[in-house]
Amino acid sequence: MQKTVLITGATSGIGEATAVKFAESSDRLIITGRRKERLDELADHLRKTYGTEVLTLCFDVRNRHEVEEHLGALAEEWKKIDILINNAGLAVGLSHIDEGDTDDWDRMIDTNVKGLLYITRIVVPLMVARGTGHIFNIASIAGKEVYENGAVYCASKHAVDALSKAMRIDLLKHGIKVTNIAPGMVETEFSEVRFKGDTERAATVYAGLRPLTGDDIAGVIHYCASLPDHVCINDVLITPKAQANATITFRKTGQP
Ligand code: NDP
Ligand code: 8X3
Repeated sequence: MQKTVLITGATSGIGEATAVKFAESSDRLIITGRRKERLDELADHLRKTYGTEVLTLCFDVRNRHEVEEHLGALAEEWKKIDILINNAGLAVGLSHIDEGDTDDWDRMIDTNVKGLLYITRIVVPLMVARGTGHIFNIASIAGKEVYENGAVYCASKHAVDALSKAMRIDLLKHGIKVTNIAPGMVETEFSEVRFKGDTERAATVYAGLRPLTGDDIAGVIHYCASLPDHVCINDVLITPKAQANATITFRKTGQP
């Protein structure tokens, strides 16, 4: 059955790959992000390649008024959202807690936690009214473990992990499923953003091993979404074969 899927942060990486995956199965898509050109390009591609019905919404998830303006004013035919994928997020900087940049901290907490909450607050009542829905929160292995220099990003993803568990309790009686997705290393624009455009440094993150791709994560999300209605995958921790946990990897160079 055709579903309506809302994906935040669909202009690159996991979100973009997930949009393609659902388009392949003929679903309707609402895709969001701040980069309008990228959104429009993706929408064109999906329409031309798969005949997808797509709505693009360009806004910053950190801005509550923008979120309300765009999602609070959905046309009737777009209000029946079956699947919400809370994906928009980022890490900015890597530093010890005594040296961190507080602007970086604001960006991570405002995007990963508050942005996810603003979206959820508008979309979930629409699901509650229909007594059905499936929410995917893209958390991280950083929501299961902590690592040196990653305190605030890890804290923000631990918050997402907690929200997934709490949403599942609150929404149980409304027939809404909540799946927490916790990836390890996925090669996207993530590290470029974390290192503020330093592509050389970003490349070192994945050197000597084969990381996951956005498509790998999209496949897992699509699988979880395609299970029978009574089956809910609660939580998925996914790493590349070469990654044992948040800090231990096996690289061809033999270095951790
Ligand atoms: P990308 O940088 O490739 O994609 C991030 C997406 O989030 C972009 O589409 C970006 O769109 C959007 N986004 C960021 N900030 C905002 C904002 N303020 N408002 C609206 N959209 C925003 O990274 P990934 O695909 O890797 O990241 C997706 C999610 O996966 C994130 O939540 C990340 O924390 C998580 N994750 C990533 C892992 C990895 O190793 N890559 C591992 C575990 C989790 P735009 O810039 O156009 O607004
Ligand atoms: C992204 C993965 O290990 O850099 O969430 O935190 S990690």
